Amino acid sequence: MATTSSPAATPVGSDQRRRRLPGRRPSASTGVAALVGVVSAGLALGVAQLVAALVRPEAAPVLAIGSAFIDRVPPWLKDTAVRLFGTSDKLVLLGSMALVIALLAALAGVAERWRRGAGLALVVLFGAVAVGAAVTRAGAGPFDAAPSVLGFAVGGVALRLLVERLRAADAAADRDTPEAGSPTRRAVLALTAWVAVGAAAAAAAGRALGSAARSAVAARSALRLPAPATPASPVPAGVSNGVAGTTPYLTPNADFYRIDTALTVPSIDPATWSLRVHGLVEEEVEISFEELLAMPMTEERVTLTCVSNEVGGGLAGNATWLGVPVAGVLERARPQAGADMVLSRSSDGFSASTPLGALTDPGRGALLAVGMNGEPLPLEHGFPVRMVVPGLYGFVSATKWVVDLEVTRFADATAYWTTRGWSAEGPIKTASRIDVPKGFAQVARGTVAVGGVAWAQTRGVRAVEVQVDDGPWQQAALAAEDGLDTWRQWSYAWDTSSVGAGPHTLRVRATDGTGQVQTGERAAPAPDGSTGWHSVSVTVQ
Ligand SMILES: Nc1nc2c(c(=O)[nH]1)N[C@H]1C(S)=C(S)[C@@H](COP(=O)(O)O)O[C@H]1N2
Ligand SMILES: [Mo]
Repeated sequence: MATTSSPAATPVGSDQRRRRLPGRRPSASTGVAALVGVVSAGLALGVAQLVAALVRPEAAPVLAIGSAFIDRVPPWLKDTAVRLFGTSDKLVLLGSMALVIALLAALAGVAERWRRGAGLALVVLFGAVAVGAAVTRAGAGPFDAAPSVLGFAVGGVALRLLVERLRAADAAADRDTPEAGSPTRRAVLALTAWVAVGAAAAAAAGRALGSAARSAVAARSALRLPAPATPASPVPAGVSNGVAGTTPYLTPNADFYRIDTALTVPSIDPATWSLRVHGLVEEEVEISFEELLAMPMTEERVTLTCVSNEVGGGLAGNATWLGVPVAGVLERARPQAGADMVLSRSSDGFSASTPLGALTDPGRGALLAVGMNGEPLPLEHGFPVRMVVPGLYGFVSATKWVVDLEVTRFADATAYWTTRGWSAEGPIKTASRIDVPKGFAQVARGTVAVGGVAWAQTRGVRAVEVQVDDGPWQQAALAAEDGLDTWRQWSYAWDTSSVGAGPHTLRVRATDGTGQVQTGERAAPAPDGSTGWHSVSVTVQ
């Protein structure tokens, strides 16, 4: 840390000025007090991290406050953040938090220097906020308070001691003949530097001990997935449209879009995982991971889509999922008459409301998935178990890190996003996208290959049409259809000789398997998915 070098430059010159102005608080002392505040906060967070590694990683104060913030911000702010920063939104949040924490910590240091106890009062206040955030997290117990309590206690003691020394140093400097043995500011700075080293050491030790993440990673790499009792049919030849630059038919796990409210990816050791099925059921059921793996597995390809996807956006991906049909698990619990919804909950407090019928219909193919494209689920996609329900947006169906299924009624329970203004149900709307050419591309005269994807999960894509400027809609060529629950690629050979050089607009629309043409009416993603035709502007040279 560079913390010792800059403020330490002050003592010699300012000492003389200080003698001429007795009684006035030297500003250099304020700077040191601010630094002491920041370093004490660092110590508090470092100690808290260390304790959290032993108690529960999610109980670390910064994570707890950040997550509490994510769960409580008004939806418009969250939507704006996602729009502005995309999947970096969490990084931006953590960066902003670091800045705010540093400012508040500096304030606490200055306050303590100004009046004994004033800074400590702030420490107690911030500590209380951290404790509140930690103990109200999903799955939290009283021990979740420990990291914040211990961290802030140690940080508060450090703040008090360092500021007292600073006060003594200032008093000594104010006297013309300092008593022997009274501390100098330089000594206070040196001590502060040592506290900073201690803070870094505590944080590093906490990281090293943060074994939950490592045991989940280790368990994942040790996991051998069972072979499916019902394998997916092979991918038909010709699912690709042959247009270079089109999104690949199957999305590699590393490129699969990721949307969730988790500030850190939950790390679940499958040995401790279980799924509880309860609520309006004849029999409560609890299934361990081992039991789940022993059940007959189904493999199927499903295109997942996020309700937040804008027209033409990339929040959709196609994967081969391996899992246990939800229908079989619910059958064991025997839902009661009158139930019409299953609220699935994750270990981190997210929940989704899925129509019971979509889960009990064995033909629908809803899965408790453990595998994604031939591998165990990646941690960030829900390891060890998530739901996948064809035809429903992720926010009402695709619960990652799922641990609980409550059979209930739409009238009696409300899911995470529904309480934030999104709809309770979310069937995926027919959509189509132009991948090639990209917007604002310069294309050479002649025949231009236009290509993209279209999806209408559970209904299938029957036709795709392309429109150039305000011309007639032209049939695009459809690549082979895999299934009704997957997207379908299309292509269109655009003969530019019929149009002049200069800017032109390409537009696309799909017709689903029921014959319904995708609506051109523009709708924003909230509350139940965007609509409208995707268009790109290109320039013919
Ligand atoms: N636990 C949890 N599961 C979740 C979410 C979440 O925030 N938390 N987001 C949902 C949403 S909105 C979508 S679109 C899908 C995205 O899944 P993916 O990240 O694997 O693409 O996960 C769903 N499952
Ligand atoms: Mo989503």
